[in-house]
Amino acid sequence: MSAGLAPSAATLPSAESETTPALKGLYVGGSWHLSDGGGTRTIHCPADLREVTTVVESSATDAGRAIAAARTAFDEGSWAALPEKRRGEMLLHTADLLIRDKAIYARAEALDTGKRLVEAEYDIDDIVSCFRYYGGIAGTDAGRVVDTGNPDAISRIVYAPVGVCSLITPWNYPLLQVSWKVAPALLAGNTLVLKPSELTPSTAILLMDTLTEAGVPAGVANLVTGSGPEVGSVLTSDKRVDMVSFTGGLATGKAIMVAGAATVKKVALELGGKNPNIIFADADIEAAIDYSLTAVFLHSGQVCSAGARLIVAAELHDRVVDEIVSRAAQIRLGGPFDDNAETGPLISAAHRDKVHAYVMAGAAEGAILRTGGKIPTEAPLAQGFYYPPTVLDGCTREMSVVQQESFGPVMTVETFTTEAEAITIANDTDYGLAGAVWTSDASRAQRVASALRHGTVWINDYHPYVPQAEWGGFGQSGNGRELGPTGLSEYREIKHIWQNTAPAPQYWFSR
Ligand code: TXE
Repeated sequence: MSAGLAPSAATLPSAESETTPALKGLYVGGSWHLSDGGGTRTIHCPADLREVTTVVESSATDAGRAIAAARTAFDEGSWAALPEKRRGEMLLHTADLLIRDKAIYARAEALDTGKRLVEAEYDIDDIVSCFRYYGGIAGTDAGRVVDTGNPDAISRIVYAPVGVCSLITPWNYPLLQVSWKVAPALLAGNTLVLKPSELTPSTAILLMDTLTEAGVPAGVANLVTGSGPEVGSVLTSDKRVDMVSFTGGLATGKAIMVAGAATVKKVALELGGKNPNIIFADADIEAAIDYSLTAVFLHSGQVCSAGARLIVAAELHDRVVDEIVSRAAQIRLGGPFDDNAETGPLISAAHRDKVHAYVMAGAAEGAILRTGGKIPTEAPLAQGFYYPPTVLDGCTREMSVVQQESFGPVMTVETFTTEAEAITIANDTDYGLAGAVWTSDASRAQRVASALRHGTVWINDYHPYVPQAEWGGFGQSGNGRELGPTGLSEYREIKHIWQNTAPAPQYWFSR
């Protein structure tokens, strides 16, 4: 890329420009830098609070410099001018490198999040699939030719990259969320500044070196670590940024929309959900019970599509809920490298306290605590941020614990008697990300799936997704879609080019 992107003491005063600092986190213009403010942050594993690493804590000034590098790389033009196929090859190369380095990535992800190593390994496989999907569709859609009905006019719809993209991601699936944004953003020819969660930056740091090794030029992909209020707010308000793609909490998403409004940025948001899991009386009960546990307790509920609202036919209530309660109570908690563990800790003490407060609020509102609901006080779980699988029975739609996302291992139970009532309950949410319906009646399955106001609906299943299929939510779960062809469209401007091949005077106005 342009020589102007090479960092220098003039453009990056406190940078160690020619060498890679051992301390990473700020990747600007193709090299690692220390923060302008000299900040650092130590990352701890939430399973046992062991020290994982220390990274650069970027400042608002650093964020501005990363935006400048992305802006220069975009405006210089050669990245967007590459054939899309060439950018796709770099994504495919990235996928190969991720496979090569899978053990390193998985371990880093497991330590930052506290999740089981095996789950981190599954995540890396999914990340590879995402890069392969977008690498694979490169060059398959060049727009379209419009039939104008005029043989002297050529009318084409073509795509252009949006420009400089700020990509802001959360801590639950750190690199997976990154891949859903970085792969399509790069394929479309954008440049970017990535800001991972300040709690889980390690794999995003690794990714910068991987992208560089895969051939992504300096300045195209930049990284800033650091907090939302300090760094994120610059990334969402700076005039030089054209688009913000954010995954995270509802309140932050609303603030980002406001921040982007002043310069009319394109804003794509995935803000979580409060997702219904409906079991009809004619369902395969054993399968429904089993999947209901995974739906809500996978990764200790820190999943935006977690099936946190069990909505079960009244006649099945006792059988289904008794078994769920009994099995939930036996789920084994433990750290990333504990072979007996079935799920891990929550991400932080603050998050665990928030989850517990939701549970207490539910109980105060009349929900019946059937299992869980107590922060572990004995070693070894007391050393981490663990919270037990929790079931709140006898819930109603009005309760805060039913309406608000706890993002923890908390299932609420509601009952219904008719299909219409099940649909009404499931749609009674400000969110609309995902949901499931369990039934052996194929026409009911389709009817209910069509009626649900949620972005993904599973029938007799929970949680699977593929990168070919769009992901995103109705209502306050956000706007825009990730994955699939639409996930690429989000990073494209659509342009109409009209050419008159035989220009001649029109004499619309008299001579
Ligand atoms: O998320 P935040 P938090 C939900 C879940 C959770 C709640 C809060 O309900 O309990 O959000 O979690 C960056 N400008 N989800 O507080 O703050 C921040 O640094 C720009 C759902 O951890 O939204 C991080 O990189 N950026 C979810 C990212 O936003 C800002 C996944 C997410 O953090 C910012 C995680 C600002 N002003 C939580 N403030 C999902 N949809 O999957 C923070 N950030």
